[in-house]
Amino acid sequence: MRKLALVSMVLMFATGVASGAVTTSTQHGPESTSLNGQIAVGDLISGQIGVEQAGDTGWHPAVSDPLDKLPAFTDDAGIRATGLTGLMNDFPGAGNPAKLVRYSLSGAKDVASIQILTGNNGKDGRVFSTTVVHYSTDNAGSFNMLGYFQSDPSGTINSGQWGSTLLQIYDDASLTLLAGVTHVQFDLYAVDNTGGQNRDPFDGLNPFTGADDGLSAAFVSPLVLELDVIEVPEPASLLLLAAGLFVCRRRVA
Ligand SMILES: [Ca+2]
Ligand SMILES: [Ca+2]
Ligand SMILES: [Ca+2]
Repeated sequence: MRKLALVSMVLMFATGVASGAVTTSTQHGPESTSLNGQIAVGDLISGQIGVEQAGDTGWHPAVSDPLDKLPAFTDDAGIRATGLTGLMNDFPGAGNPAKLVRYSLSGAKDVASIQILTGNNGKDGRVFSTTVVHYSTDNAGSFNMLGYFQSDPSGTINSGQWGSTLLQIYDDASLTLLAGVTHVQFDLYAVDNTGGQNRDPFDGLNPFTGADDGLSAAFVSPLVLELDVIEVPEPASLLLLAAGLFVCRRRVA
């Protein structure tokens, strides 16, 4: 029965019957490179140079190599030898994103998941991420907010145990997170106050969560190593996957 349940679940995803809630999961790795194997290669924004939006505060002054800037967000690779990859500017001001970057999906695409990889060799608060994701289904005519996503709860301290963080955003009951998406925008915020402690970017009430985390606004920004927008697999691939699972389950049965 279990294998049948598994196959029917995959088929249900394929036909889009289920509808659930936007969900996230966070993984940490001990080194800045530990989660490189999970970077999506050839995803919907691979190789694209994002378009910075009004309010963008540029880059940390330490970043000089152009390949550590916008190209690094979508190069399907992790931290570069410079150790300064994707390092956004500090002090964006309470409540303001450090960077706002928009990508076109070249048509209307069904998105399965979004991934945000952050990390650094210094293994401090810059490993965390806080992002508001917006999307458009009408060729950037209007944008909707998918959500506000903190990689970790406010108050979480990285005292050197983590070098990287992968935040995955998906729907817990469907393979389709968002249907018919033409553009995705990431508003990327500061995460820390130099103490290695994850904080929200607000003084007082956080308008996205409706809560006050009791901590002054973060002003230290993360190194954003990769942004992935992953397409829903074609139904044919899902049927193959279902068939593969069925065979696997038969073998172990
Ligand atoms: Ca990628
Ligand atoms: Ca706060
Ligand atoms: Ca990258």
